[in-house]
Amino acid sequence: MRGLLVFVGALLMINVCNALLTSRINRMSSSSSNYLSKEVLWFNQTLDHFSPYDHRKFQQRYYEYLNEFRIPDGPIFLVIGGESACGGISNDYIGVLAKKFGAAVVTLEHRYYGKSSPFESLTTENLKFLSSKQALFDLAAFREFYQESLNLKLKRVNVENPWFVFGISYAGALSAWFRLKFPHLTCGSLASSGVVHAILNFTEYDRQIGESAGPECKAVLQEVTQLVEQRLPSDGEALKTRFGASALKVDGDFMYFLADAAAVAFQYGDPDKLCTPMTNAKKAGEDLVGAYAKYVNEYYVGSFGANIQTYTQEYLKKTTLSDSESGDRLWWFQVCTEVAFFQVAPANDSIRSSKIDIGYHLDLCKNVFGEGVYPVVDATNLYYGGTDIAGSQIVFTNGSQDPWRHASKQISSPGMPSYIVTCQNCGHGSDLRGCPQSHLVPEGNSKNCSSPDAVNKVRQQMIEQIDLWLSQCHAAGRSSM
Ligand SMILES: *[C@@H]1O[C@H](CO)[C@@H](O)[C@H](O)[C@H]1NC(C)=O
Ligand SMILES: *[C@@H]1O[C@H](CO)[C@@H](O)[C@H](O)[C@H]1NC(C)=O
Ligand SMILES: *[C@@H]1O[C@H](CO)[C@@H](O)[C@H](O)[C@H]1NC(C)=O
Ligand SMILES: *[C@@H]1O[C@H](CO)[C@@H](O)[C@H](O)[C@H]1NC(C)=O
Ligand SMILES: CC(=O)N[C@H]1CO[C@H](CO)[C@@H](O)[C@@H]1O
Repeated sequence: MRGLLVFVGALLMINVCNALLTSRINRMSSSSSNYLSKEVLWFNQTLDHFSPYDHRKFQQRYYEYLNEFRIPDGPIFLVIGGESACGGISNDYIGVLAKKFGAAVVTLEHRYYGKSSPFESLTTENLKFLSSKQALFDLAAFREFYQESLNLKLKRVNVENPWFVFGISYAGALSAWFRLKFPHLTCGSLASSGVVHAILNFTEYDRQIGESAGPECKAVLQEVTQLVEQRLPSDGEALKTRFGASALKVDGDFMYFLADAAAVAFQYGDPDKLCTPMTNAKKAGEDLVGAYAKYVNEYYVGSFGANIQTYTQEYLKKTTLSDSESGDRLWWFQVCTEVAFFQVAPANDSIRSSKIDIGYHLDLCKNVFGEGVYPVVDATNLYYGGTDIAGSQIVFTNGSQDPWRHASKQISSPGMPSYIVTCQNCGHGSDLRGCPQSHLVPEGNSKNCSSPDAVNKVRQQMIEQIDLWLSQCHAAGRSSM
């Protein structure tokens, strides 16, 4: 996602339920050890939770994993689906936590994404029920339904298991907001890299990339941007062809693509893939644009799986429903209406081109969705509280190198501890995903993090909080009504 996912994109990992704010990824996750369950189940969901007159329903996809469940009173972990299709329950660190706590794990696909679209055609008019507010209500309704169906299966009535919600990135924000808005429905929440603060002018994103890169790599990346900007007017076609990006006719889209390509290296815990070849090329006096094109082609497009087409507005305008291709349009709609997170160039010391500004983003919103579509970030922050969220029993975690952490809650407050996972390749969701964060590492193994101890220490703190809050919930009689 050009953004939150670096991109506004949304489909970072198709079939992994969570784009991690970076759509634009084609890759399908294949190995079955990457999933705890892929068996599809369906729930009849209410289309509009806020209308007393509209009683339409749609089918929402979900998954359950009961192998570790301590029958009958183990906890239920609700892993929230984010801005992409959800092909199953990812086998990240949640799998380890399920075993530790004897928990059942359930995952609900986010409305509109994947197979959970209420409409065949994704026109702007049909997207009007796509919002975080509706999504939270979906989770609440689903939570009630699932508890009841579990009770039915176990032949009992009026029993409540202790629930705990989890999410990464946008789904991390939903996880915190779910506890905020429905505190009676969950004992607590983990918001991993949870972007709870909507920001129109998200300059800190680029600034963090500079910080994560370090002075030497940052200077090289800035030089690449300058060289590209100089050559674009006279030599644009040839330049774009070198990056395999001749489809990007609009220069702003091309510059955005180049900026995202660098950002993902830090966001997803693979900084050396970018900085090592770039600083080497600089030392050897080689052509930096050529070195960057090689990185973009081999890493960003090749192994990371970015889809260049997703940077064109024609692509984002497509209203035909497609499991794997609609995610970018859907996430951009959420960006253009609720949360923005426009990853614009800061006024000084920017890595990305200064052409990537607020105007660029607002034009995109207007061109893709029509006149009047505008992100109401102040209203979003008023509704949820932003970093002043008045929640309780929420753990916030962030990765030290992740540019998204500036949209999260980085300072602890009573009932809401915030932990930072600090290491050279700790990025978006590294507490649950290990390192790097982009291709799924089974069980979120932290072995390849530059400091596994740093990750393990935060995990230990997380476990202590979950344990405490689940037992308090239990003691309060919730699970034995
Ligand atoms: C969901 O709705 C459909 C169509 O109305 C119905 O056939 C089906 O039985 C419902 N499923 C559940 C689980 O209620
Ligand atoms: C965006 O933020 C930057 C840095 O905080 C500031 O210099 C700039 O004026 C802001 N732009 C707008 C349009 O608010
Ligand atoms: C850029 O601007 C920020 C905020 O105004 C300032 O703190 C910083 O020193 C400036 N950096 C450079 C390199 O000029
Ligand atoms: C760690 O990196 C090595 C070398 O790249 C790789 O073979 C191994 O599978 C990785 N381990 C994990 C847990 O990701
Ligand atoms: C919990 C924690 O360590 N938070 C830190 C995250 O990063 C910001 C900015 O660097 C610090 O101010 C916080 O203390």
